[in-house]
Amino acid sequence: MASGNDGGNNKLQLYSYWRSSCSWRVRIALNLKGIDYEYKAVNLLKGEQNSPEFRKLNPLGYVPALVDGDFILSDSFAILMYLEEKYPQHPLLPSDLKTKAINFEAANIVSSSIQPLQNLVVLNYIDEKFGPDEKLPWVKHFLGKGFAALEMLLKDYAGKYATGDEVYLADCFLAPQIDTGFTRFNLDKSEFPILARLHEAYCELPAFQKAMPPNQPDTPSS
Ligand SMILES: N[C@@H](CCC(=O)N[C@@H](CS)C(=O)NCC(=O)O)C(=O)O
Repeated sequence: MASGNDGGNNKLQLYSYWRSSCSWRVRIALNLKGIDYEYKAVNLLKGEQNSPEFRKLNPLGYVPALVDGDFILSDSFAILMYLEEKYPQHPLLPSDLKTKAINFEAANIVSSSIQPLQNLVVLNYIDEKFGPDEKLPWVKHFLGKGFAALEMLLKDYAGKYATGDEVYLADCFLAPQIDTGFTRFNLDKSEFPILARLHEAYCELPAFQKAMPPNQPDTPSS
């Protein structure tokens, strides 16, 4: 396993929350690349993401944040690109131009057009303005729209994984999003057969299993 440092003692630190799908993407990439890291828990339900200390790492008040020595980086996409350049083992990007572009497209559908609409801060706002019963229909509407788009996109590219028979960037974004959609927000798997198949394939992979919410240091015991 790579040490996640430059020979000094700056082991990478990942600020994460067990159930955060954005943190989960980074945990998958770190595991795929075999990078050891220190897990720094940020309890989103207690509002720790809004503490002045954490806002120094990410002024938006979102996890994940990665600390590499005196370098701080937030936003999972930027973090994955940084890891990709710094730790080339297990490449997250294929060399084929079009396959690489599709990886960016699928990852960005998740990170720009699905996850932001289910974010805690958004659901809390809906709860406050429109009541708790409005949260689930809201999430299901936007997840369904995004999942339908992913199904259409991936039908021409998916193999065992999103863009063929190797795991790449798109898979790091899709695995947490699909799992969240099916298990937390109860989307109907039968409507999304490709995503359902990918979900099963991801659950078989140790790097993905280790990154799953039940297996984190801050996972609640009950
Ligand atoms: N684009 C950012 C989004 C980060 C984000 O939305 N993180 C969520 C958890 S998945 C969060 O920290 N939410 C806290 C909140 O809503 O208060 C990324 O990909 O890292």
